[in-house]
Amino acid sequence: MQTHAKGVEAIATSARFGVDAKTIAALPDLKVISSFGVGLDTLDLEAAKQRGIPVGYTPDVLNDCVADTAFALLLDVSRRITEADRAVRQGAWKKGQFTAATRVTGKRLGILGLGRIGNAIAKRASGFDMEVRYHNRKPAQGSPYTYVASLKELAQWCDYLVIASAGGAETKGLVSAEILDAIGPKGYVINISRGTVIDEAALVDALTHQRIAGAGLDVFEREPHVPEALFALDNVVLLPHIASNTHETRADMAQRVEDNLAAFFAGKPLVSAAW
Ligand code: 8YV
Repeated sequence: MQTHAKGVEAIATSARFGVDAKTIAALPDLKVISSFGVGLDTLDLEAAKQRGIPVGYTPDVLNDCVADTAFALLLDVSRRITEADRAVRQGAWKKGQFTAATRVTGKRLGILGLGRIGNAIAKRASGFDMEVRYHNRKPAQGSPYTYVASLKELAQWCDYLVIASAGGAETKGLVSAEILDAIGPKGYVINISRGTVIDEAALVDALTHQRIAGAGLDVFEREPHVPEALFALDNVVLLPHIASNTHETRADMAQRVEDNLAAFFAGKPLVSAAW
């Protein structure tokens, strides 16, 4: 990098790779960063801010696909869809009955992180006649959903805890062993935000010993590493961080990365700025 550092004015990156303080410091001519993704946990915003470097990202355009994935996971793990698919492929249909699944309609949905994506998830829940409550650091202004000040209380109340909060230091390990136990043996966890929000070791333990009913996971603590203990469990659905990965949404995200850069070089404010 040292050889080419001078003259680099812009970085296009992604939420997966981010940009750290060391990289920013190594690029003396850097003027703008444009990231593909809504997550900011891998971007050192403070280091960028200190140099006055604007950081673009791609919120909003992925809300629907990420919310769809949350519901796909919720339906899948409850109705045992991929488990049944595996069984059919293995010839089990001819051999006998399948274990009954869990009804989704009319259940209680707890959302951790009622932001743009959380609201899109809540909207989908109304189609399933679900009651929605949420936990944020503060109540969301004007929200029609009931705010629960304690995450533990929300976990005790809900049938599904869907994690839609931001990642990073502030939410690390928020869904602890205690919260998982509050969800209890009939409750499910769905995570489409960041693996770091859950204590992954505690989650593996809770799933292994059926202290929660199941989980639908698109994200993990150390991607692409997925704890091997989960591979043998039928009460968990595992996805490789694909919530935003549709042709349409990825095209919109790529366009926003370009638009943010174009706006900057035209001397205008970024279309969506992280700070
Ligand atoms: C992408 C994401 O998979 O937007 C995010 O923060 O995690 C996902 O949409 C990621 O940006 C690709 O690097």
